[in-house]
Amino acid sequence: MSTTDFLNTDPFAAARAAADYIAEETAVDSHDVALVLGSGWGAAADLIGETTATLSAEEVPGFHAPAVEGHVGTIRSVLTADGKRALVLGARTHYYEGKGVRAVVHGIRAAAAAGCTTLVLTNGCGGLNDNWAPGTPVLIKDHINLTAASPLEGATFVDLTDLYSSRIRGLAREVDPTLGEGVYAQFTGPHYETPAEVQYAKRIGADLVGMSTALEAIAGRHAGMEVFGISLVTNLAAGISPVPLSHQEVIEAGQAAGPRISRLLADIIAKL
Ligand code: 8IG
Repeated sequence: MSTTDFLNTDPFAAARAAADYIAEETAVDSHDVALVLGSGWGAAADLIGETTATLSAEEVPGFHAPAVEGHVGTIRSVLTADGKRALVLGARTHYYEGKGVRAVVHGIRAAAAAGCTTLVLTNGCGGLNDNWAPGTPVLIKDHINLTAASPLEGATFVDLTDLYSSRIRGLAREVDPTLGEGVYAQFTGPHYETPAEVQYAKRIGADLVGMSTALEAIAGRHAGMEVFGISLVTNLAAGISPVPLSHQEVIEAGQAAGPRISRLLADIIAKL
């Protein structure tokens, strides 16, 4: 049976198998913090500490190679200055890849099975607030899941009040008091929104629009992890800015903001 079949038979057993593989190959019995790197955040792991092992995503049970240019397909074990073990997932599976929600949250469940008690989710997204220029990092305070999907199956009634830890958001603001916060709406993608959809998102309370994070956060909470989310506004959402969106713009905004957000993320992780 292939690992993909295994994922579709028993996602939690697949996560356990991935965690066992990670522990074996990284020679780290238990990790503390999981970090998912989204668009623009690829370099952020380098400042967090010393990389002690690098695995390629496709070798780990149940993982897939990333589908997007600008995303890094590795899983790294990083040792921080104060001795924490971070598991850095550079390879997110997006819902729009059509591999199913189990595949989307497999890395989250694997990280939890590998011992992680904190989950740090990063992404690149569109901003609805024109005070947030491309390159602005924003704390996620809550989300709106517009995918019409859930990573949970059956009668699994998980409370999502304070899903995005107010404790860790407070630590982040100690690092950078200028950080704003907003509500992230997860659309399915892979197309960007129409201007009308962006206005709809705004009216229902969203500040940020993207194609990830919400489903992962739910799986993280379900697995018992403390969840922190931070977005990099890489573009103004459709219709907010007069210019059309381009994936190239997204990559360039990420590259320009890279050093600042890398430092920010490393400083937040040091405070956990
Ligand atoms: I980077 O404007 C990035 N990801 N849905 N909308 C959505 N996802 C995004 C956007 C955006 N920018």
